[in-house]
Amino acid sequence: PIAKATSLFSKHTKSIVWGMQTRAVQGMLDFDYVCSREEPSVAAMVYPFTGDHKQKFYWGHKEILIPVYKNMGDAMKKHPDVDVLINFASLRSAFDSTMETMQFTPLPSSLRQLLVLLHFSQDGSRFPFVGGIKPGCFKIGNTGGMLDNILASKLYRPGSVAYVSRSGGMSNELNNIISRTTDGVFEGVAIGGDRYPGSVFTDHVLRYQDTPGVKMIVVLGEIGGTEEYKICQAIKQGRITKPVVCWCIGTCATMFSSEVQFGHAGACANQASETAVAKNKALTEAGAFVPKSFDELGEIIKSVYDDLVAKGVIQPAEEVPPPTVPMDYSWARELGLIRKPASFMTSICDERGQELIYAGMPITEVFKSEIGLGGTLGLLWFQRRLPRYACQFIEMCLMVTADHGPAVSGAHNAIVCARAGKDLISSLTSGLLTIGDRFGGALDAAAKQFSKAFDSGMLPMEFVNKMKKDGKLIMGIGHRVKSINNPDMRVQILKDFVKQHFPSTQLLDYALDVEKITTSKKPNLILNVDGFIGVAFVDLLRTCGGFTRDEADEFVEIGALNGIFVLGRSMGFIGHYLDQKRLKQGLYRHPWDDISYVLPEHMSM
Ligand code: Q5B
Repeated sequence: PIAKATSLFSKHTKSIVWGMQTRAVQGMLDFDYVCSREEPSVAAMVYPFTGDHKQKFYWGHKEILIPVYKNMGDAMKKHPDVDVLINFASLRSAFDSTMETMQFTPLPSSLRQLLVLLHFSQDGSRFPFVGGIKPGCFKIGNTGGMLDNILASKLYRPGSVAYVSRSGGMSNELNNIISRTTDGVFEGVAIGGDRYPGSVFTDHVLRYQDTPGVKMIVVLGEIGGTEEYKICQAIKQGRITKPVVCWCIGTCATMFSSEVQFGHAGACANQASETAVAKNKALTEAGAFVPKSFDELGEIIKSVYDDLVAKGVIQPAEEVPPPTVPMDYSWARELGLIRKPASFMTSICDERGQELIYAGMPITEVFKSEIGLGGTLGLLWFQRRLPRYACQFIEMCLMVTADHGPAVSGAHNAIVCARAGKDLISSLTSGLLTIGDRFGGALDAAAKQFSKAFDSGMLPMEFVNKMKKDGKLIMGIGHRVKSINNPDMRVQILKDFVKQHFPSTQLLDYALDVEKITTSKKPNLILNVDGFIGVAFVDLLRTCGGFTRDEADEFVEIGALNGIFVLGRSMGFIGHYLDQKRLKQGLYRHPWDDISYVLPEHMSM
């Protein structure tokens, strides 16, 4: 029975952690290290959802590997020295995983002992946390909090005071109070706030009574249940002789006219004897040290402790500083102790908070203000909330460039790729890779050439002649199939819109004058769809009011505009890929009669 096992943990306790709780395991290893344990207290982890593997952890400054097993049986076979299971299983699987573990020896044979120590849950509302810590020896999972808390409460070495509390959170407060008022905690257990916890106060108080290192006992009881009366009885019977400081929380319940259910499932008085006030009174009468309020708990612990020191029952040990554990980078950064230049900078999107943010605009607002795809693109590409006509123009550009049939370079590539059995992304990218000066990628170059000529005051004719003289093609001019005799309706649609909505179309007008000259030479030398979008976008950036001139020029300089064609035509390439798959088209092989073989004549030496 548990009462006979006075010590649950030692410096040699080894555990298996059930669940992929890497932070808790690292916390345990850091605790072990500051306690100067020779070996980690976690021997292995069990996680049924991955195969057997190893997880990396820190042991002081070094890195170590801890094995993770899929099955408890394998873990038990490989680690026969383990005597504790720390079970992080959810409510759903806690029972099964605990019972599975119970089949193996030498884990504690008493189910109660096992449950006392080891129940944790990720669903705190339905399955209260339970924890425990034995300074210098072992800590269960996250008990005691982070390392700075462990150090502040001197939990790396044993003191003379053992406590038992219901609440895991309040046990942290006890660690704090006891470390400030005495030579520290010898052992602390939180049994949990259930109506039927795995162990009860007296299980631990009696253990503490029988443990030589414990010189005084602190109990933090609470409203609900009658377990505290068993302590009264044990004191009165002389079973407990060590000083017991005790306080039952929940005395404020008397201020309410009806019964109050506090946070713990068991924290409700069903009869007068279960109230905190009644239990505190009984404890006082039994001879326990009971403060007047929780605020005085520290003072009373101190006075009992000082008395034990004065009587020579406690001889405080000399303080030996614990080994230092390097602080985790993320924690040090959170505390503002270190800084490091970021490797990455970003200014368009922040997904870290509760709400996704596009260039300063929460995603809910993006939808509420109905800025559409054009507005979203405006935020992500240009970091501006663009006027409605600009958003519409962007969407029109995406629509007119979405596809231009299977014969164009990019669609052809995507189709050939799809028919070679490749996947969507490969086929899409194979199409995208054809986009360049000649096909679909002339927007930026057109924007640059036309604006440079226009800004320098060159007349359209001078520009055309200069390009001819330099032996350069005018980007955005010319089309394989479209001409003044076969006008490109896409360009016409955009032109009508731009003329109606843009505040100024200076560069477009200039480009149209250039077109008059080039088409007079050859009817297909029209201002093509690339050229049109390129120059109209310059007008938009320069005159919509959202950008300075430098900013407008920068977007052209860094090549934002080809993105419009890339994005738009991706729709078409994906369409062609899906089409080929749907039509079950086999491998494409180009017909020989469509290839002119022009190999050099065989030359004899
Ligand atoms: N000449 C587009 O060439 C094309 C001239 C020029 C001065 C020019 C050609 C070109 C600039 C790049 C450009 C985007 C290769 C096009 C697009 C998307 C698409 C595609 C689709 C879709 C067509 C004949 C004579 C020669 C040349 C002269 C030609 N272009 N002079 N500036 N720009 N343009 N690309 O028909 O004296 O006889 O030697 O490179 O804007 O890609 O639907 O197909 O949605 O998918 O093969 O619309 O114009 O003409 O090279 O035989 O030239 O005109 O110097 O003069 P072509 P070429 P000469 S839109």
